[in-house]
Amino acid sequence: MTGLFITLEGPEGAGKSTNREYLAERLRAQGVDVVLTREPGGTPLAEKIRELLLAPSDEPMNADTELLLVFAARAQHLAEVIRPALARGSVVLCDRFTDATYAYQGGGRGLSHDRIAALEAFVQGDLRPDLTLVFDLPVEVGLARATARGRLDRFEQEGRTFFDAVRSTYLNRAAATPARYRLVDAALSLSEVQQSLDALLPELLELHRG
Ligand code: Z5A
Repeated sequence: MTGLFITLEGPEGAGKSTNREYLAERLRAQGVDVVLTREPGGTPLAEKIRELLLAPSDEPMNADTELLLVFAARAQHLAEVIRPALARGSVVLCDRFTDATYAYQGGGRGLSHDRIAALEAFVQGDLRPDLTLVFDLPVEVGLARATARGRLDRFEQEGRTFFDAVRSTYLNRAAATPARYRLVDAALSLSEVQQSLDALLPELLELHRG
């Protein structure tokens, strides 16, 4: 068995948190050791950085500060959780990773691709996800789901233009490197989304077996 790094991506309300549990259960049922984690966060220190990133604040956060905080959390997460789990041969299922940085700080905030790529190389070296599931849905559907849940975090308070840019960045990245991405139609009912995850399982198990 080889370590396998799978990331779940997509705009707000796409169902990543709901479905990462489902996917983890399905993989564990096949005897796979799964490490379920998320970004920003995944370690106590990185979760503190997450709180800084998500809490609405009277002091606007500078976009470069936001970018550096995201990568600071990632460096800790990689060192403490992701790299050790991959070295043990586990499947790491991570709710968001660097594609989210390209989508939110790049697409949403307008920071340059090159600046993000430089930090990606510095923090990750050659490490990239083996497979990325993009849960895609119309912006208004995702925002309606997030709003129905209650209090909005700092990102969820952004406007429509921001979320349109986030979604199109994900779709452009998936189209540019189709081998690494699988699109999941997240606007379908939960049971239909889970059927499409079931359909991906054989491929995931095959990749894990090397
Ligand atoms: N961020 C960043 O800017 N840069 C980075 O590099 C990284 C992150 C890594 C926190 O992420 C924020 O960090 C994020 C980007 C930024 N922006 N925000 N906000 P997060 O992943 O914790 O936050 P999130 O994307 O907002 O999560 P979310 O809104 O919880 O979305 P989700 O996990 O995809 O959805 P969910 O919680 O599973 O489902 C949402 C609701 O919809 C819930 O009530 C479900 O029961 C319901 N749901 C789910 N699926 C369905 C279907 N199929 N039908 C109907 N209802 C459904």
